[in-house]
Amino acid sequence: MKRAAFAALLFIAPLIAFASAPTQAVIVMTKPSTHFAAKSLSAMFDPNISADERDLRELPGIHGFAANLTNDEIAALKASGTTISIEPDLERHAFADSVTPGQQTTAYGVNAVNAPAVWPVTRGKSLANGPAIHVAIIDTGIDYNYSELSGVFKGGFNFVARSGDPLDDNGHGTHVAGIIAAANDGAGVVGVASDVDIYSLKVLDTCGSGKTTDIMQAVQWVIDKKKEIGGNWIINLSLGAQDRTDAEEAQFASAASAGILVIAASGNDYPNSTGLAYPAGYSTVVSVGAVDSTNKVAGFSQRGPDLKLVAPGSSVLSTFVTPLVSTNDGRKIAALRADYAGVPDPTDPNAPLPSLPFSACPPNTTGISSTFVSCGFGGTAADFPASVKGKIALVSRGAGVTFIDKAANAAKAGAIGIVVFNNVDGPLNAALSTSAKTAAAIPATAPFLGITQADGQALLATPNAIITMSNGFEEFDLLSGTSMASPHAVGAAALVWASSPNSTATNVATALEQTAKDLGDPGNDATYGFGLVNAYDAAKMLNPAAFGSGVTPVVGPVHGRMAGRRGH
Ligand SMILES: [Ca+2]
Repeated sequence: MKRAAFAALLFIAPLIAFASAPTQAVIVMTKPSTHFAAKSLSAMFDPNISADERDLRELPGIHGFAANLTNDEIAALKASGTTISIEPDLERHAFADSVTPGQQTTAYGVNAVNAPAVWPVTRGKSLANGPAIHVAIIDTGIDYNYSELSGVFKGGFNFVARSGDPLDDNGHGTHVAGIIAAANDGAGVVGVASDVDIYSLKVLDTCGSGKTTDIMQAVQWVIDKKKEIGGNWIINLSLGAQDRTDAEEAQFASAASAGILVIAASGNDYPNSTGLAYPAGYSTVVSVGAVDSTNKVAGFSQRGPDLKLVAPGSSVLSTFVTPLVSTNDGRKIAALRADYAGVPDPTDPNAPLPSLPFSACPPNTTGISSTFVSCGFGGTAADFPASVKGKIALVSRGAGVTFIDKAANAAKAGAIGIVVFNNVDGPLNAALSTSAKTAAAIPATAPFLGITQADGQALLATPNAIITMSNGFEEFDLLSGTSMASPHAVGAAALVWASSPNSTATNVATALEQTAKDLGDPGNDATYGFGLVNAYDAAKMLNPAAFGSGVTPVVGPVHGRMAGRRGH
């Protein structure tokens, strides 16, 4: 939950259903003798629930129907004497991808955009020594140390820290990068276009938020870099918000004028938001919505008449990186950051913590290294020995002390960081819950990472260990969002452009649109745009000679087992 709740600018799908009406998906079987037709009972249903939300489908084979019904409606149906059964519409998961040691997984999305059919011709290196394909990922950065990405990483810039180091301290940008270009190295996953050059432009902070001006500067960086080194440039934007500005629109128009292909996620706020998010909504940007492994639109995927394409964005397997606590004796301990959150609902303490109504991100947890001092539960000044000044406080969860109080107490005691270990099994997925009304009103907190109880107790047993709080625990993760759809389209565009390197950005975008697999209503529609990206058909359209023989489109099956969105 933590990551989703704070993904204000990241298009990872929230796990919470957004429908406010309390309906549940049910399957209703009716008595054959009643010759039931679903619509005939519609008078029993609440007219305030839209047809979309109702999602009523007749099931003539069982004399029944499926629909989203309220408890009152279910009670009314039962009382009507016309039904045999009313049962929940059980969730059936697609068999999602997973990683097997010693093998390389081609995730469903890579197959769905028909990338493997292009690979015999190119994986992103331009044919006939044409202009090189460069992909700029404007995001939270990239973990360029990750073996799946280190080979394609060519540089970039960090607009958050104003430095030349765009290392990912969130994980989102690394996931996006893996979808585009994870290495074809026989292990882990493989990207849609594993031979393209990747540039990382970090504009989103560790919490996944950033400023429009930084995004605009990143776009300008790409324009300038193209002037400097040439080549065919594609920008991926798995970010955005619901508001537009003239200035940002003009910046993207200047990128288009410079011949750069800009592709952006359509946004995850359907149905709360109508139309596309921005920058996807600008006319010079190719917008991409999300479908699942059955090519059905993802429920969160923003849509509108200007949507151009869809690509896989549900339960997408790719590279991910999380915080890390390492020790000078060689331990690498997976850790979790804590974001700020609102206070719990007093009537429902188990409900997810609400997001803050303003933007605030706790102190960065990377690059902090020292010996540690055990500080009990971190609840009082007495818990913090004077020796913790300038060092990392190691603190147990519990004793009724909130995480933010522990972190604030550590800061007051002069600690440079706080590592909190769980008091039950499992990872510590903490939030720093505050009632502050502005970012400035939040008390100072020491940089905070959470670890498991076992890892905390092991640290306590080695009191002289030097520990380092950083980011770089490498793993593979399933994420959902239009954030994951856009990079599938970008990878496909890279394959198409590499196959036909003298084409223009407009040629590539047009080929992707004209060859997309039509989904939903026939022709271009507001839910699927032109349809599902098809790298092979688009590449063949621009350079049929390159695909003259022996290569046929393949759309592979989906293998593996549902692994859940996050392991914590
Ligand atoms: Ca790989």
